Parts: sequence; C-alpha cells; structure tokens
Amino acid sequence: MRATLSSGVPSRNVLATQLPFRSPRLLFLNEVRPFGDAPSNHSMAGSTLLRFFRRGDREDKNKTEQAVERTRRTWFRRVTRVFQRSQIDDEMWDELEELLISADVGVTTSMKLLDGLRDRIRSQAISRPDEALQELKAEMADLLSPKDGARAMETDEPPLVLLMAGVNGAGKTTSIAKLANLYKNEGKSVLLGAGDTFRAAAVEQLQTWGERLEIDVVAHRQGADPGAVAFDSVQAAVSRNADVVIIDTAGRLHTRSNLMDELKKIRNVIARQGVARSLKVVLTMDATTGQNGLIQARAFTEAIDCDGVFLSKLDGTAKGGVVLAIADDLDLPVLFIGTGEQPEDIAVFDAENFVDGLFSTADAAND
Ligand SMILES: Nc1nc2c(ncn2[C@@H]2O[C@H](COP(=O)(O)OP(=O)(O)OP(=O)(O)O)[C@@H](O)[C@H]2O)c(=O)[nH]1
Ligand SMILES: [Mg+2]
Repeated sequence: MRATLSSGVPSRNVLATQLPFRSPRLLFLNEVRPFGDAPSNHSMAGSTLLRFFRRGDREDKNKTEQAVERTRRTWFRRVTRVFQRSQIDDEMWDELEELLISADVGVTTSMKLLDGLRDRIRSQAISRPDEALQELKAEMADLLSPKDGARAMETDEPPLVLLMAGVNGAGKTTSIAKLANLYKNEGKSVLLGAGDTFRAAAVEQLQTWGERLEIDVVAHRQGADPGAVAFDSVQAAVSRNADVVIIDTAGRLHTRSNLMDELKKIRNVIARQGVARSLKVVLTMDATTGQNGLIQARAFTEAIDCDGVFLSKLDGTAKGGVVLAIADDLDLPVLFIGTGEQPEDIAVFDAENFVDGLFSTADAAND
C-alpha cells in the first residue's frame, strides 16, 4: 500500500517539530513526502542490509578493541597469563574457570568453553600452553558465531522495521540514534518512531536525536497508545519508501507483565501491516549489568521472539564476558555493541574482532 504523497511540507522535520502536541495522531499520511527529491528506489532490495555496514571493518575492529579495554585489562590479560606456564596442568584449568566466571561469562558457558577446549587439546594432541590459548580463542569465536547470526538483520522487503526493546535505562534510545546514524551514513533513508509514550520526556529525547541527526521522528503526545505510534511509523516508512524505520519502546510500565503485553501488542500491530518478514525485534542489553542483565533479558525472550542483541555500554564495564553468555545462554546473536554515548559510538559485532580485542596486547606497553 502506498499513501498518496503530496508536496508542500515546509520542513523535513515537520513531523518532529510542528505537530507534536496538537493532535494525538501527529502524522498525517497524506502530508508525508518522500525523502529528498525522488522516492528511494530501495537499492538494497534483494540484498542484505547488514552488507551495507562496510564502512570499514578496521573501524569496527578498533572500536571493539577500545570498548573491551576494561574487560581485557581486568580479566582477559590474566587469562593470557594463565597460559604463560610451562605445561598444561590442573592448576591451569582451575584458574581459567575462576577467571571466566569472574568476567561474567557465566558458570554454564564457562564449563562449555573449557570442555570444548579440553576436546580440542585432546584431539590435536596439544601439549604447549601457548597453543592451547589459540584453541581457547578459536573455541570462543565458534561459540560467538551463531549459525544464523549473519541473517538476523536481513530483509529483501524494505522497509526494515526495527523494534527496540529492553528494560529502562538499558540504552534503547541512544542505541536507536547510533543505528539511525549508521544507516544514514550508509546512504539509507531512515525514520524513527517515538514508541515510548510512557516515560516523561522520552518523546522529546528521541526528537532531539532526530533534530541532531536530521532524521524525522513520528511522534504522538505522551500517554498516547504506543501501538498507534508504531502503526503510523510503519505507514510513514512505507509511504516514503524509507529503507529503515526504528521504533523506540518504553522500558518501564506499571508492571512487568504490562510491559511485555504492550510489546506483544506493538509487534502485532506492526506485523499486521504486511511487514512481518521485515520486522526485527532488537533487545538492548546494558553490558554493565553482566549476568543480572541476562536474567532480565530472558524475561523478554520468553515473552517475545527477539532477533538479536544490541549490547550497550560495553565501554563502561569489565563484564564484557557476558557476550559469550548471551550467545550461549540466550541463544541470540549479538548484532551491535555500544562503545560510548555518541551516535558514532557503535560497532557492528564480529566474533573474531571481539575475541582479538579481549586478548589484544595493544595496551601491554603502557602498563
Ligand atoms: N558509556 C556508554 N553509555 C551509554 C551507551 N548507551 C547508552 N548510554 C547511556 O545510558 C544512559 C541511558 O540511555 P538511554 O538511551 O536513555 O536508555 P533507555 O533504555 O532508552 O532508557 P529509558 O527510556 O528510560 O527506558 C544514557 O546516559 C546514555 O548516554 C554506551 O554504549 N556507552
Ligand atoms: Mg528511552
């Protein structure tokens, strides 16, 4: 379905700046115009959106290395040291187990990693600890490269609809700004939907990001039905031929079951608009919460099918080992990592970059 487009909208930010509180339905579809002078031709149709994040793997690698610096300095440098011994012995296994669990890898995932390492050492008759370290890295990279991870964010039927879920304060809204900026820099047309109508000033927060990034925001007033915001956001994206629409959600409602019910409702509203195949639920997790965050995340994955994780605030924590637990315990691909508070502070997650970052010797000379 394509709504009729008309010209005469004075500003690209008209949706965000001129209509917010006059009407509960901010967006009037017949006033929406396409991006730029001509509608987007959906240049990625039949292709994959993630493939457009080729702004340079080196940039993602550097950002990842910086973001895991605290985790590396606190835990993984000690893991490296465990392998600087003359032989593989029982003490080595005990120390490894303790360090991995301390780094928030979690008990189950740590055991699994070490069992995998034992198998590798046995089957390849490895006796040197430095070779065993290389096998641990390979085991970790294998665990982090989920079979369907690369496909998690693909769509050949634009617009790609991203629904950002997560507990309050997890970093949803900031992560939306980062994703929007990333897609925009890849030449994609992006629209945001202010689906957190519960928290005071949440709509304005997204609108401020929209103004800063010059990306339009579909918003209703505070207290409005988030399902209606999601509906209008998707309609606007369809009528504009937008490539991507990213919808914010509330992290807190009166009760947790309300929150999950609301999310399901929003998801269903979106799916009913014929974009079910392009809808991806992205769970935002705060890396600083480590294993506790995992418990909260599980409540989301039990309520709603999630397609992957945006792991925020990796730069601010030594609990980066939780990435391994997300992949293993939650069985979700980590798609993106947050590396700071600015829109450009994002890296596309890559298992090898991450493992290399954990074991990098880049900062050894400064100690
Ligand atoms: N250092 C760092 N800070 C981050 C990152 N992502 C988000 N933050 C900060 O975390 C705080 C909360 O971020 P929000 O984006 O408002 O979180 P939210 O999930 O939308 O919160 P609610 O709307 O209240 O549910 C803000 O101060 C952000 O600047 C990150 O990757 N690194
Ligand atoms: Mg928010």
